[in-house]
Amino acid sequence: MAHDALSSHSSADPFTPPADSTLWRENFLLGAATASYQIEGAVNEDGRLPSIWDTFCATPGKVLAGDSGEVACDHYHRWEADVDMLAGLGLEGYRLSIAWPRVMHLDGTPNRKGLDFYKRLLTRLKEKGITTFVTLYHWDLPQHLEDRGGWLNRETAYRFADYADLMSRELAGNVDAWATLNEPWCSAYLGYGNGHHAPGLVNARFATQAMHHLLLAHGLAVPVLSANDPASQKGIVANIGRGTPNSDSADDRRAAHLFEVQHNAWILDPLLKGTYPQALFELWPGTEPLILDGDMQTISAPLDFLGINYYFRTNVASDGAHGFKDVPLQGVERTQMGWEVYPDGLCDLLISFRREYANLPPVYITENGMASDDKVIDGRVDDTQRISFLKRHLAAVDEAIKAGVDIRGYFLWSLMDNFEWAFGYERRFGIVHVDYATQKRTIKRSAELVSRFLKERKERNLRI
Ligand code: IFM
Repeated sequence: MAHDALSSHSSADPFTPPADSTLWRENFLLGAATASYQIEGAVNEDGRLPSIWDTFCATPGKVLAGDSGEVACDHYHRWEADVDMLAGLGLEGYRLSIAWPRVMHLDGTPNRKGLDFYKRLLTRLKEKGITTFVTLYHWDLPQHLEDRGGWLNRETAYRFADYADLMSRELAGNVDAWATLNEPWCSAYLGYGNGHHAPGLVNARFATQAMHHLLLAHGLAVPVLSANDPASQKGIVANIGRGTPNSDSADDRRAAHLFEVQHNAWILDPLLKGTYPQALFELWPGTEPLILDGDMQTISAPLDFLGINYYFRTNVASDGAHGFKDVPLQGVERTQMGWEVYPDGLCDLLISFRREYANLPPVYITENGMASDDKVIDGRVDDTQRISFLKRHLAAVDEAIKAGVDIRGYFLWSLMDNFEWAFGYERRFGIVHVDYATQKRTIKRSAELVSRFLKERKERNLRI
């Protein structure tokens, strides 16, 4: 089914799912997500160490307008009000990340002040009855580890397991689900392959080796999390990309296949099959990472859940050599990021993963959302495109569930506007608007409608 603007706008309500949608089920978790460096600020407080993103932001030309996470949404100081806002909206889940440089000193001993921040935050979330998904690594690697090679150094994977050990011993009981990594594709490829993200290195061989160490870090952490916090769920979050061929030619179809190998199978095959896809090394010849005995078993240990982040599709053609090139489609709907709005991609990929991976664990959509140039006018933000975007993507999730994919929840990206990495503060992904000069939060229309749906769902399910 096409989840395009026309077909999904037959109903007058701009957001509420139709009565037969599986999203009315009370056990389908609906929440919002954020990440430490994007919202916390307070980068020099309570002994927090520098991260690779502090360094990257301080490097001229790396981040739009020279922005940084130094203040961000000042969530480190405003967390109580932010939790009240989240709970007030009736959101049932909150996905946050921990800043590794905040919770461990240089010598690996715990930084109590940083740990206390997360303890207070998670305790309050629990008191409010909010399900907590905690990501251990959402890209803010301590700079001192990068100085020793970062994810190119196998040692970083062992340091990550130590960090996972500390966090799960300290926070056990207050975390419903642990995700080891957020989007290893971005850490490996954007960080070490094309240099768009910290630490800004540009080398395909680095990207594959960094990916291997990231996945190894994940694999080493999972049993540690299980031992320290057996009641919680353990998983990982992958961003996935839909690649469609520009024409029906065999070359373009192969290009689209390679695009999806590079975006999806590069991560999902090692996790779920215990091997890297060989086609990756046809795309990037000679980039096979150094793999030690036992690594692939460590990486492919069973998961309780797989987090999926989805945003857009890419139309691709053969580049005439081994690979693919983007061929942007004209006349399609796009967001402030320039990303094409393509809900079918989410449904198609979820169904294809179910087919491809016999052991696909239960899935949470851990991020989905869009950026728009939202303005507060007379105290209101009418983010019409986002409302329609969310409705159509939730319809795609419903369709995948009906096709048999075990999807347990959906987190909007993001709870509030925040630091959008190399794009700084210009791109606004929140369902809550943030005025960075005053730190005033304004609930956008999208948040009001999500909230209204959640309240209606709760009442309806109570009546049943
Ligand atoms: O803001 C990011 C987030 O940190 C990771 N996933 C994609 C989002 C939008 O680009």
